[in-house]
Order: sequence, then structure tokens, then C-alpha cells
Amino acid sequence: MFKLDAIHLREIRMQLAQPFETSFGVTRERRVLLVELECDGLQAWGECVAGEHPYFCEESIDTAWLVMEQELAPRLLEAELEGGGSCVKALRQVRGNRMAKAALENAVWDLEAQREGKPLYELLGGSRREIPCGVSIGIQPSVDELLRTIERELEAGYQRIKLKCKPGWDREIFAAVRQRWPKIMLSCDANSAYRMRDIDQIASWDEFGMLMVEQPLWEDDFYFHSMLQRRMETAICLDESIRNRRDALAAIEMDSCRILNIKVGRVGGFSEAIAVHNAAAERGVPVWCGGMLETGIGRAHNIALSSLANFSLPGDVSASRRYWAEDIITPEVTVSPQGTIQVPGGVGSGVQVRRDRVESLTVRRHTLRAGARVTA
Ligand code: OSB
Ligand code: MG
Repeated sequence: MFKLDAIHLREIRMQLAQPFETSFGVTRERRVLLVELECDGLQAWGECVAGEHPYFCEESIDTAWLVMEQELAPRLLEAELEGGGSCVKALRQVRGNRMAKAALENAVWDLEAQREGKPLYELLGGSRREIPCGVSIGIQPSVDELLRTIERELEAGYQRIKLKCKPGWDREIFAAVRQRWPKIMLSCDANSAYRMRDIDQIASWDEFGMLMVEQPLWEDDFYFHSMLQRRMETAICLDESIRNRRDALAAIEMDSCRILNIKVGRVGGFSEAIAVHNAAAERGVPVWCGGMLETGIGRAHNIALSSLANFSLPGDVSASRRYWAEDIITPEVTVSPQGTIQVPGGVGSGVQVRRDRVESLTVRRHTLRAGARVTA
């Protein structure tokens, strides 16, 4: 059993190497909430994946900051912890706010790994030492630019190309990509941009032989996705709709999807991510690890999670340099010419946080200490 000595919240700002456009908007600069735990002389980090605006889900960096500062961090500082797995209980009085909870819980897992002198991936129950990687390609200014971008990513070795799509940026790009590359592993992600009037059109994408169509309909829906899945051959993959293990069970039972995207932030932390992974594995549903434009801290955690056996499809976890001129960890995440990432075997997440760099990017900070709530 252990107790935390302090929790440091900070906001850093980082320019993306290139703007990232989805059906819900464009991101140029990330505002990232990082948490750092102190315990018996050890430091452990977590990253909150909530966006700058509540467009992907209800949370944003500002709601996450508020709920961490006022509710979650004080509870965690009072708790007697056994490890990452005990955070769910310590934080369960607070409803929702899963991305905020995940940042803290994941940092506690990282801390537990350090205390035990083990790699994080092993503590999570992973076995894979190398993970297959894909890329998520944002909406581009033109079809030509999209094709050039895909060419570059394929040359780098990535095993699966995911195209962000929306009404008006769908059939035409799928056709252009398939004409040029008939055989590559291809998928698309609509981030909830379509409605029931579009389902005949979506079902017609079967001709493009994609691995999956990710979250075409409402962000909170299972039922209408199951109606769509009944009409198409291509697997639907749910992202936004899956908040926990029960959602995964409901979606699988209803045949709302045949593939699951697991984002550790979206489901509230490693404990629930493992539960979703296991539920899917028991039912023969493959999963892959989603991404949220993470810095190296969240990226290292995604890599550890992706080492679990049922993460059998290439995920959206790719090299640091696709996002950042310079990452905040060392070594940076790199991808092999075969499109794989090596799972670090060192203690904890296996990467070092570059504290000097984090300091220079920090625009806001707040410290909470055990016993007293002190503002730094
Ligand atoms: O839906 O998977 C998504 C990024 C931000 C918000 C939602 C999504 C994404 C991505 C990018 O697709 C994945 C990545 O490269 O990190
Ligand atoms: Mg998605």
C-alpha cells in the first residue's frame, strides 16, 4: 500500500507539425494537460487526451483541469493505493469525466511499474514486444495532396491507412485511393458525421473493400449502427460510442460493430481499457489502439496497452515526428520500415520525460499535496 505525496497539474502548448482536420474541426496547436505524481522520491506522468474543445466528446482540457483540481486529485491524495487498479474505486463517486480520470489512473500504473521495477506493458498483462502501426490521415485541401500524403506514409512502412472523412469528402477520395492502391489495408473514420438518410450511401462503400468504417453515426449510438451493420459487409468499428466494458458488450451483442477502437482516455484508464480488451477477446472481436494526437507521454502509454494480445490490428499509434518537431520524451517514438513500434522493455513506460522541455512549454500549473491543499 502507498499514498501519493503530491500531484502536479500543468498545461503545455505544442504546435502540431501539420494541422489535423476531422469532420468536427481543425487542430493546429495542442493544449495538453499533463499530470505528474510524486511518491517516495519517484515521479510518474500521465497525459489527459481531452481536446481543446468538447467536439470529440463532452470533455475538454478545461473541464478536465477543473474536475481534477476540485474532485479527483484530492480524492487520490487521500487514498491508500495498491496500484493503478485501485484508482477506479478511489474516484468512482465522480461520474463520467473519463479522460480526466484516465490521466491520473495511468500515471498511478506507471508509478506502480516503477515501484515494482517492471515494464509497464508487463504490468498491464501485455505480451507483444512489437506492435503493428497505421496512420490516421486528416481531411486534406485536395485529392492530390491526400494521395501524396498516403504515398509518403506507405513509403515509411505504415501497415494501414485510415482516411478521415465527412459528407463531400468520402466516395470520391475512396475511389481515388483504391484506383492507385487496390490492395492496401484501408479504413475511414467519420467521427459521427452521418445520419440515417446517408446509410444507403455508406453501405455502397462496400465496393472499396475497406477493413472498417469507423463511427459513421451519432457519437452515443449503438442501435442505428446495428441497423447499418446489417446492411453492409464492411465491418463497422466503434470509437466514440464505447465508454466502458458494458458498452462494448452491448455493441457486440447488438452487432453494432465487428471491430473495436480502444482509447484508454475515452474509457477512463488502463483498468477499463483492459476490461474492454478482454471482453472483446472472449467474443472473438479484434481491437486496435486509437490515438488522440498525444505527446510522447500518452504515446508511450498507448504502446504499452497495445502489447496486449487482442490488439491484433494496426492502431493509430505512430511516430512522434508525424506530430511534433520535437517530442517531450526521449527516446522519441520511431517506426520501423516494416511499420512496427518496439515495445520498450525498461522499467515503467520505458521512456524519459524531458523536464527542461516540458518546463519551457508550460503555460499553467497547480500543485496539490497530501494533507493540505497548497497552491504552487
Ligand atoms: O477519432 O480517432 C479519432 C484524433 C483526434 C480525435 C479523434 C480521433 C483522432 C485521430 C488521430 O484519428 C489519431 C492519431 O493519429 O493520434
Ligand atoms: Mg475515431
